[in-house]
Amino acid sequence: MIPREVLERFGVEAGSVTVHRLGHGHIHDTYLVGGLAAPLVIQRISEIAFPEPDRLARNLERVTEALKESHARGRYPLEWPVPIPDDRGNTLVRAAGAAWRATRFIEGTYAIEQVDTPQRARRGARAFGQFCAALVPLDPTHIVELIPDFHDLERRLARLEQAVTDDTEGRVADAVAEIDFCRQQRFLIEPVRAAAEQVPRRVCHNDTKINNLLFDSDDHLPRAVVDLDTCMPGRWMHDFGDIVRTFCSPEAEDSTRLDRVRVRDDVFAAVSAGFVEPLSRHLTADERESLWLGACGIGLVIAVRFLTDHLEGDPYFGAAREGHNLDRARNQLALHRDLTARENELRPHLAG
Ligand code: GN1
Ligand code: MG
Repeated sequence: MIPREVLERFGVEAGSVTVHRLGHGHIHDTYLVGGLAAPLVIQRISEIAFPEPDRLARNLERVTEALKESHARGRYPLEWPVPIPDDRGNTLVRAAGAAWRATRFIEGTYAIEQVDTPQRARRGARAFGQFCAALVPLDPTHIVELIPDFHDLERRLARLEQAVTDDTEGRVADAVAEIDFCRQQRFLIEPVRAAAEQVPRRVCHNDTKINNLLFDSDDHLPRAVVDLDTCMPGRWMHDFGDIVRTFCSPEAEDSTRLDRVRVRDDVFAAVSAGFVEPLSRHLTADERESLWLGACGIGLVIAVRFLTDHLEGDPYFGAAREGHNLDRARNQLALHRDLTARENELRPHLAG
């Protein structure tokens, strides 16, 4: 759980609070600290994913400052996780052999793992679009690209090849079909890269999955975009892609019911309209055109990352069961197959 000295650094007396695990993120250890006047979220930062937590903390200060400014100008209607400094004024705390941070818990909200209705999808995608729009004034050169080439398909496929060559866990034999399928998708590298080169670099969220959005417990409208660690210079096509990936399937990303994994048309139409709406003032023609390839690219990138992690022994995403990352990879490949096979039906929804 959270060591006493960490709690104390954030001014919390260990004996007087409740601590529970929070959320379903794959990367950090996240806890809700209750029994306080204002509950806190305290996280142990994964230094596998973020080897430079100090630079991460500085990025987050800049991003949340930009959100605050947009909010003050009436250009961002949502809330955000406000960083809480420790007793020395730092938003990153080194204690008990790890890196920690605290944010204010956004009360009266909940997260979901799958989208239930097109209406919810449209509102959720709009919230991510509003988030992207709110960061337009932030100069991308002021934010460090902490995970370089985060969504780069070629680099992710190269890492997969390395994992296949090394086969440290002896897991390649059971994943041959998936590895071959990923190799066959190499033809997507060039068009996705070409589309990305045509569009502006912007500060993006880069992890717009449905459970990184909080909804209000009373009116069920989006209240906050959270999990801002991956806010880095990037492309809006990828943010749209991750929305498609995580909103459109009726199944969770680790579901093994592959026959049910598919892109729901009405949800795809809803997220297309919702994401573009708050961005329409900013979107260039090339950017609008790039959204489809963003969706095709990101699902494959995430599938390749899950598959690689499986072959490497699950060091990055972790695994709650045997073969968990292989299940995730299979699921995401099934979704990618469905999306790309149905371009003629789905893509027109992006024409507006
Ligand atoms: C991770 O932290 P979480 O669960 O929101 C990952 C994303 C992946 C996602 C897959 C820093 O996001 O890139 O898309 O899992 N975050 C990082 O579900 O690698
Ligand atoms: Mg998350």
